[in-house]
Amino acid sequence: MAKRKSMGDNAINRPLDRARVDDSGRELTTNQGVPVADNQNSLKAGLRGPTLMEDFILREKITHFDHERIPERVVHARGSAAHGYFESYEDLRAITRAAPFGAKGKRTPVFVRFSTVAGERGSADTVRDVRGFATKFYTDEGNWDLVGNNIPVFFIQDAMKFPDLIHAVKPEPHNGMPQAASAHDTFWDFASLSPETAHMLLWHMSDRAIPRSYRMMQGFGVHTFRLVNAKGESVFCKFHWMPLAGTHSLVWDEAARLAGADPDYHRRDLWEAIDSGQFPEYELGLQIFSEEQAAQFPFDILDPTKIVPEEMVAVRAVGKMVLDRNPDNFFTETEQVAFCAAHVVPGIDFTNDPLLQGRLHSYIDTQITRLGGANFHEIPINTSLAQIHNNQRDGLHRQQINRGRVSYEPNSLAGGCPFQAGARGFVSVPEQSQGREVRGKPELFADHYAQARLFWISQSNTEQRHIVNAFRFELTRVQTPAIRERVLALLLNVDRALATAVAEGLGMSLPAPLPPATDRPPYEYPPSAALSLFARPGAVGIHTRRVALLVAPGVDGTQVRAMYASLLDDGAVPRLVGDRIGPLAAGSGAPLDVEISFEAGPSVLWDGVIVPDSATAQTEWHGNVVAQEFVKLQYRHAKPLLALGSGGELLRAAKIPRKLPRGGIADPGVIEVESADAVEALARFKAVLAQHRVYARETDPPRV
Ligand code: HDD
Repeated sequence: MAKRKSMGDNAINRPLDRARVDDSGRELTTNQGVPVADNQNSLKAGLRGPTLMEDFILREKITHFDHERIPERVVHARGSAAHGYFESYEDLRAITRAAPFGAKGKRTPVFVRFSTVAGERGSADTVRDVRGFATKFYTDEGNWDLVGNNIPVFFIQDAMKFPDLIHAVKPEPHNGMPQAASAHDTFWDFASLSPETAHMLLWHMSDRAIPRSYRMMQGFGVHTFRLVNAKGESVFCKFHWMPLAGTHSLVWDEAARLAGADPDYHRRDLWEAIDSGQFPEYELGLQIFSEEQAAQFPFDILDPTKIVPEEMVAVRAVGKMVLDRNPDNFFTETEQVAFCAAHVVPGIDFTNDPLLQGRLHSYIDTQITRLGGANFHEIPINTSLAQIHNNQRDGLHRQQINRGRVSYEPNSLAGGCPFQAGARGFVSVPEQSQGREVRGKPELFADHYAQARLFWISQSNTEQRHIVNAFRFELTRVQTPAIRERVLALLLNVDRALATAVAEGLGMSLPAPLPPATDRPPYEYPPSAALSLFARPGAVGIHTRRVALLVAPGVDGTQVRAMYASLLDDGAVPRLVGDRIGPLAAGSGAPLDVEISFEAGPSVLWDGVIVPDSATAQTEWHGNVVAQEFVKLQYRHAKPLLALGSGGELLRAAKIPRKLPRGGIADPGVIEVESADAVEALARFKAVLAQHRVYARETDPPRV
């Protein structure tokens, strides 16, 4: 792949330069800057004598090493991040005074961290889980953190339940299992006893929870926020990130295998895409609505288990985010970045969503433990581009050297500085708020099933099948029959066909439905096309798609080179895969260089496969079960296969079906042609690759 390396000229890179270290041409020193003469041997009393206490160089080195680790995030521990910028499409000052939207074309630097939720720091990327999508905007008026997920709703309605939710999904406390998985008793016990989870459970069991790439998933702010203009007028807003590469997912069998083949699958994908100049891009969409509109909705906008269907309020694209620079150092940037749902800037405000209100406390609180004190905002990746002036002082690891004798306000000795910004500063929306102190929820929060059903009926057949299979898998792992039964009872309130299909998969009969939490009949939403993953195919063709060309001695080298070059031209990532890496005698042209072995680059790492023509295909492929396994998995995971000339022998050896299971139609993703038709066939292959998968091929169990 062509290397177009960008340094991403973002404003945040300049302040970070102060912290960047370049060791080239430099002597090794201690942390005190003392040059180190010998970094191999400790100081001893005689060559065979004891090591001396005096060896400050040894002690400093070991001490620092001993303290290298910090606590991992209590949730979202596993993550990957990138720098970039947000560019506003328009001047939105009529709606919000938030700095990033102040002018058409205005750019604001960002740092984005994607994550899984449940797994520990070293867990695999492709597990079934919600993905975090946290964006730090370094605006002219301070940092704004949009700390979202790739799913627009949440499991629970009140922050009070968050520790319970997380305790239930994390590895069980007695044996520390399972890692990074919701498929265990405690999660489903909690979920089925908290029917407010119903909507999110449907999303969580859908392919949204196994994205193909961080570049190919949506992001959502989840809660209803407020946008406020300079006159103090406010509207409600839901934030959406929409990937230009479209929304695409893995299939479950593939995701599970990937966890072994490459636990860093999403991290690597993000890194390599940026490193090769294929910058991930997302549009920012706003759903804007008034208090009057909100009052008419059949749900409460303060309830984070509800979406605002796009049919009710359209999503308006207002800008684009481009991620164009990888971090220099994983720890100092990706690990030390501290997001906080309470970090907003003038022009953005909160609502009384009780989940959001709890979050406003939690994030700063957690950073104090994780990053060792109250000065974590001074860590370079967390510092705002806007200057900081206040009377907060001291604390562990303080960096700022505040001058003068004044650290209080009001003061006269420093001329009253720093002074209050007044209307220029952050002003909360003066929302009327009066009520009796009470622990409880509004009535509409009790409609737990209407939107779960909306999601279900908006899915394609393929997506519904995958959801049923996900429930079957997760509940098969659950050991306590009563919990499985309670989940079925919950699903019955969502959709009878769904509950029946899941029950069948578990060999269970249907229980009585869970009693609903309200007497009000659930609202009946019409299906929403926007809720299907297939609604967003994306517009980037086969950019970054990984294609394996399987090669063995005698392969048609000229053909291989032509295919390889054509894929590269379209921005794909072709690689030569064979039994062993290194030079390979081709049937025509110069020897080829096999780049990856079957062992190191197994089938799940590729979005499509090409088997070129080869003089030795007959003997080579019929005897090679590893290559057969490779194409079988490509087939099973609904990926395109292209065989040229005698390359078709491999498809025959692997017994790859040519027709779709239903309707006797030819599978558009299994392409076998004579070499003379290679150019036309490659074009067809690329078209299928751009559409991601041939799901119509799927059967349960798979045919191959
Ligand atoms: Fe949270 C991290 C997103 C509810 C408490 N959360 C965290 C991160 C993301 C989210 C993306 C990782 C940020 C990073 O990359 O560093 N969290 C969400 C969303 C929620 C949500 C979209 C619901 C709409 N979270 C939530 C609640 C609470 C927390 C209700 C607590 C009351 N979340 C935390 C935390 C974390 C965190 C404990 C762990 C590490 C961190 O904050 O920095 O404070």
